[in-house]
Amino acid sequence: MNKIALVTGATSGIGRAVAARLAQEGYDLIVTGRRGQKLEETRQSLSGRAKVLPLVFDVRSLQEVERNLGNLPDEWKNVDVLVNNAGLAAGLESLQEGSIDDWERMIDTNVKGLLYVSRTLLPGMIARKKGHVFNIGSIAGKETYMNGNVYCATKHAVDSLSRSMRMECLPYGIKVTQICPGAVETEFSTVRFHGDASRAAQVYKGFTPLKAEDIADLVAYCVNLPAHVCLNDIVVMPAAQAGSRDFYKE
Ligand code: NDP
Ligand code: 8X3
Repeated sequence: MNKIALVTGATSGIGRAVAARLAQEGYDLIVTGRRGQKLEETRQSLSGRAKVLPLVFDVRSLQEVERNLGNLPDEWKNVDVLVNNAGLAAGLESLQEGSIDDWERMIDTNVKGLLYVSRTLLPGMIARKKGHVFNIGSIAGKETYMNGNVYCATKHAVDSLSRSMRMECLPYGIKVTQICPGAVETEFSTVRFHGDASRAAQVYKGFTPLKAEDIADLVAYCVNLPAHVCLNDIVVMPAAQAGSRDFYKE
C-alpha cells in the first residue's frame, strides 16, 4: 500500500508542485484548496501516477477543517506526511495604512489554518507513532522587512509553532521540518497585490527566482532521509538573494 501525503493549498504554486513530486515518490495524495476547478486540474495532472482525494475547503474555518479532515475515509486515514502549505500575503503597507481585512486573512490562514489542520491530523500520527509534518514558513519568518509587518508576524508564528510542534512530537517519532523560502515565483505576489499581475511580475524581474519545484525537491529529499535523520529547519533562497530584501538584480 502506498504512503499517504496531505498537501494544503495544492491548487497552485508550491503546494501543487509538492503534490506532483510526492506522487513521483510513490505517495497517494490528499490535496486541498478553496478553488474546486483548480483542484480538479491538480487531480487530473496526478491521475495515473497516484490515487488522489481532492477536498475543497477553507483552512480558516475550523468547522470545514474538521468536517473534511476529521473523519477521513478508512483508506485515507493514515496520513504519513502533512504539508502545511496553504498561505498568503495580502498587501504591503505600513501598519498605520494597512487593511484590517488583509490582516485577518493572513492571520486566519497562515496561523489559525495551520493550527486547525495540525490539531485535526496530529492525534492520528501520534497514535500511530509515525509521521512527518512540513510547515512552509518563509524568510519573512526569520527577518522582518519594511511594510511586511503582519505577514512577517504570521510567518514568525509559523517558525515558533514549528519549534513547539517538533518538541511535542519528539516522543512519538514524528518529524517536523520547516521550510523557509525566499522569493519563489508563484501566484504569491499576484495575491499579495490583490490581482495586480504587472506589479507582481516586477518582484521577479532582474534575477532568477526559485521555482515551486525547487521547494518540492526539498520535501522529496527530506521524506527520503533515513528514519533517524531530520532536517529541522531549511532556509532556501535564490542564489541572487541574501536576505528578505537583499537581492542582486541585473
Ligand atoms: P500561491 O498563491 O501560488 O499558492 C497558495 C496556495 O494556498 C493556493 O493553493 C491557495 O489555494 C491556498 N490557500 C490560500 N488561502 C487558503 C485558504 N484560506 N484555505 C485553503 N487554501 C488556501 O502561493 P505559494 O505557492 O507561493 O504559497 C504557498 C506557501 O508558501 C504560503 O504559505 C506562502 O506564504 C509560502 N511562501 C511563499 C513564498 C513565495 O515567494 N512564493 C516564499 C516563502 C513562503 P486556493 O486559493 O485555491 O484556496
Ligand atoms: C514570501 C517571501 O520575502 O515576500 O514569504 O516575504 S517575502
